[in-house]
Amino acid sequence: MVSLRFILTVAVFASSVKALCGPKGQRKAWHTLSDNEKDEYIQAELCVMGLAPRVGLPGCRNVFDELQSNHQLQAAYTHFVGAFLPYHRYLMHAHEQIMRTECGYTGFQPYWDEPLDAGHFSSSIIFDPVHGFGGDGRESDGCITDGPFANYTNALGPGYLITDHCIDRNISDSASEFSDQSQVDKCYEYDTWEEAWPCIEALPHNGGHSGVGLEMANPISSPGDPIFYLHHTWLDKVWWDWQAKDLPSRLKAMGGTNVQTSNGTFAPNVPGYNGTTPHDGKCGSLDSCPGDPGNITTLSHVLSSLGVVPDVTILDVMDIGSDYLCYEYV
Ligand SMILES: [Cu+2]
Repeated sequence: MVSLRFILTVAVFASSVKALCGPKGQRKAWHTLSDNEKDEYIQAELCVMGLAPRVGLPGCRNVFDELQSNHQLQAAYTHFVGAFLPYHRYLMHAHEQIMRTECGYTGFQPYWDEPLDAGHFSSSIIFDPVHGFGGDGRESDGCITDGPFANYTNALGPGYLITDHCIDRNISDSASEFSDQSQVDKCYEYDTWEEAWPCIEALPHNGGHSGVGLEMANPISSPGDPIFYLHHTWLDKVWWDWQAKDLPSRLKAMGGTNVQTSNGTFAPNVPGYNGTTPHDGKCGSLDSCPGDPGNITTLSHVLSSLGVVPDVTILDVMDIGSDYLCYEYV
């Protein structure tokens, strides 16, 4: 006779296979990947660009567009707010999981170790035309002309627009100085979340976006350049490295406001947002977001990708080694 204990053991094992974090995903720096690993990542991104859309978000022709769209539609309450880094951690994970489960990618989301290239982005190996993302935009219109994404037609952007256009760049070595380790170190000097997160958003975050330029420099539509995912995964590592300086207390360090406010009035300061531009409305009232009725961002705040992957809470993404995320930076 099969004992009850055996049945319970099997049941617990089955649920642990599904839910518990086993060996952690290894997120590596792009420059440490072999050419084969780089090629596999790029092939997986091209695959995401070919996956049929599943949610019906405006203008989207594939899943890459849908990830860009949910950043576009939620830009006004995922930047310059407490949820900035949690939302982008969730978005990076969604991108990584789609690559792995739907495109057969066997690696994990790599990051761009930007301090290595700060001040000289234009000579970074990340812009390699064969084993990289292609180079700078051309003089006439900024369109990239080489690399695996040169022929990709973006469906969304710039900003809130829905227009067909190329992926464009205007690399600036001077703007890329914000990605220097000295800038990151300034942020590590802050002990509170309310000081550290705005520093990360203002300095290293700015370095990658404005150092690459054009689409990447657009605060609404920047996920239209695939390099976005390597930039924000590096920022995620910056956040994690800050958290890891004081564990476990920084697994609970959250705060800031839910929406961008000015004198208590909903006043998005994302360029291009004028109160009537497309917006999914989730956090559109004065100061509340789903799961978070006050104007202070808490761990119960709901993060949404508008149906591309299931919603989670900020608590679910505070620890990169949690059952939900289950990765580490190496
Ligand atoms: Cu963003």
